[in-house]
Amino acid sequence: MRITLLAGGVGGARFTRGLRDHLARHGTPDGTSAEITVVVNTGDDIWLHGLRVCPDLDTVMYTLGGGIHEGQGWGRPDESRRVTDELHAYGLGWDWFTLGDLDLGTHVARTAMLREGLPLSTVTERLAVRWQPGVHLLPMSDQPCETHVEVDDASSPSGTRLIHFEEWWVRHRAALPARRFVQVGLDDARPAPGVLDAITRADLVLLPPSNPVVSVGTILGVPGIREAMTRTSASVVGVSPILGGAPVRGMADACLTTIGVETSAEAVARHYGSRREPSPTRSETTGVLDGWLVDDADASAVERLEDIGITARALPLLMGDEPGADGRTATGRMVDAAFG
Ligand code: GDP
Ligand code: FO1
Ligand code: CA
Repeated sequence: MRITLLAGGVGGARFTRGLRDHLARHGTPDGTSAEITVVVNTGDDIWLHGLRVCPDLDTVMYTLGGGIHEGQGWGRPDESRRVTDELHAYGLGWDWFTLGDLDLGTHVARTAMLREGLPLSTVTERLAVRWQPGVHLLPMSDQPCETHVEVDDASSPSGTRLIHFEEWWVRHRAALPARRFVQVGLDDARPAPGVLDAITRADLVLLPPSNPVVSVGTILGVPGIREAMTRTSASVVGVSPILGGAPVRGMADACLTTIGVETSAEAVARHYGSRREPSPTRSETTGVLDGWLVDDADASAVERLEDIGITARALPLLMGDEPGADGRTATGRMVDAAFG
């Protein structure tokens, strides 16, 4: 059974790990082995000290490979900062963005392979040989497309300036009003090899609880990917990252506000749109959802979503690794609900 996910970093990684482990323990509904492909956002990618850093790819790879700092959600455990401290001694680097020594090893390895001329998808496959994530890891695209954020700047003639997404998110904790997100290079990007097939030939496509704007939204913006989502014969089911009107972690609310979407499970589902019913504001069907899982706290949205052609279901959506009395984890129950 082929299952494909479109994922960002922490939420996408934890959900995919829960899915992989649940299927290993309880099997797939049709009894075949699970072939899981994760298409990962690369909009957060950034060049630092001449090295290519891919935060979401690394978060997924480390999480599935048993090398993630669990408390932090990103980076490696037992890190040191000797290289960063040396760079600071030369007046280089930023004090708001930490690159640990072990993590730097990944960026050096990645950059070395990129400089040999290998595409990011091949480089990612090679890095994953070490981590054995048990899933196929695909960057959304081999072409660089970095998310930048337009913020106010009184000293600039235009009154605004663009900063890299990581600067907005990590340095400013998304507190600077974001006028818009600009995905530099997205229009010229192509889906990485295997991405469109993974979507169109899947039995189930999942949108894990990832940031709907700067993770899933960026992936859907790669020319060809949204179209593949609308025409796949697989059902497409999403898990809300918004519970009771707020993100579980991170500042997805700030991203939603920027694109004019309310921070609620229902509004995010409406934003993704139904695959069955065309949006009243668009001529063609561009919606990507058949199903949407909301938290019990948002159960009142279920009926309204059904009215617009999205099969919704309410259940506890907080991910945890501990199995309950039925031997299933919370994520495992979400997976069962997504199978329908
Ligand atoms: P990032 O790249 O690290 O920002 O990670 P993602 O793009 O995958 O987005 C993380 C999203 O996952 C955030 O909006 C959180 O609200 C959401 N999230 C984190 N933990 C949970 C959880 O336990 N349950 C649900 N439903 N969402 C979660
Ligand atoms: N997040 C932080 O909040 N602070 C950091 O210093 C930081 C460093 C970092 C280094 C490598 C990496 O792969 C991820 C890192 N992150 C850091 C997490 C991350 O970049 C963001 O949380 C996401 O990109 C936002 O989705
Ligand atoms: Ca991210």
